[in-house]
Amino acid sequence: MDMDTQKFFSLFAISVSIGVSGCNDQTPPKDSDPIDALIEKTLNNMVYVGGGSFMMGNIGYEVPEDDPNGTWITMEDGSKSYRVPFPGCSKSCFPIHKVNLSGFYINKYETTIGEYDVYTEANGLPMVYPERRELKSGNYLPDRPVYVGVDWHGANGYCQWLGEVTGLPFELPTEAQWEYAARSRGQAVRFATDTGELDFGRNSWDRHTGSFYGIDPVGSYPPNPLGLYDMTGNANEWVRDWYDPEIYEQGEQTNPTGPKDGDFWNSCKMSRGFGRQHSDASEINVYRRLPKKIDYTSGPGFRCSIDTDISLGELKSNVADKP
Ligand SMILES: [Ca+2]
Repeated sequence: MDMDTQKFFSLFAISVSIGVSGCNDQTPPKDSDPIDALIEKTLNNMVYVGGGSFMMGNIGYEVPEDDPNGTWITMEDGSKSYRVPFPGCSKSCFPIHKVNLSGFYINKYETTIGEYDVYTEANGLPMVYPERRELKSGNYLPDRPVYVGVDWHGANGYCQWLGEVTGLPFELPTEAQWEYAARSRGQAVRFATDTGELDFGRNSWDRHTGSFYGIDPVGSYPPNPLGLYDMTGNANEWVRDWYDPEIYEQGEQTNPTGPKDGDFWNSCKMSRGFGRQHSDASEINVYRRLPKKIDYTSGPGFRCSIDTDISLGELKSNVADKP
């Protein structure tokens, strides 16, 4: 964190702590407002992702030119590379195409149940699955990612609300932003882990002892090199884009936001990543695209992003100027 960032968050922390009772006050200290606490926590968790160009899609790995499974790929700098795709996504992850992105911020964690509860409480919305809170599995504790019970509208609504209470343009990440961030600015890795490989029990859930459908507290395993947690595993995640399996056919894109509507593909939105039920590494990779009906409530969680290339100093001034 640079000095500018530290100053920003220090000032923000001070601003939300004003109003706590003094030493001589007999009343117990008032808890900080849950919305202010959520804002402070969220801003602290936003990771800046510098803009750039990358080859979106299943870029695979380089092999010798005599490998019969290889294909010549044009890389983002125009050079040629002879490569074999990673297993697990053979259709919608092609063709590989160049994408140019501006910088943005993305939350280092999946949105948790505890955070989502602040949103539903503040907006008079029903708490998600209250009847499951006491289950012994722990899958519905406040530090778990919110996923069951939240459709795309709920995920998008949370990010839009964060935008309203902060004055910052929070949104769901686009599909291209999500993949670029998961691949630590477009690296040709197979998984969004610390090493790019899946090491069950160390940098991901233990498929031998873990619950088949179990879910971990967010941030339980090492982050990817960019500092983002659970971009491989835990919950798969809603992104902003509508689904179109042929969208990659459009070739080079700049800040793509996907199809303009979802009419043709039966109102499906895209989700990315994969959940723990996919415990076979041969079926999964960071390129995988998983469309779901927009009102589907049995799978994807989400995290929010901010489309901006402006400095944290300007972000601070935006927060300070909010009504
Ligand atoms: Ca995830």
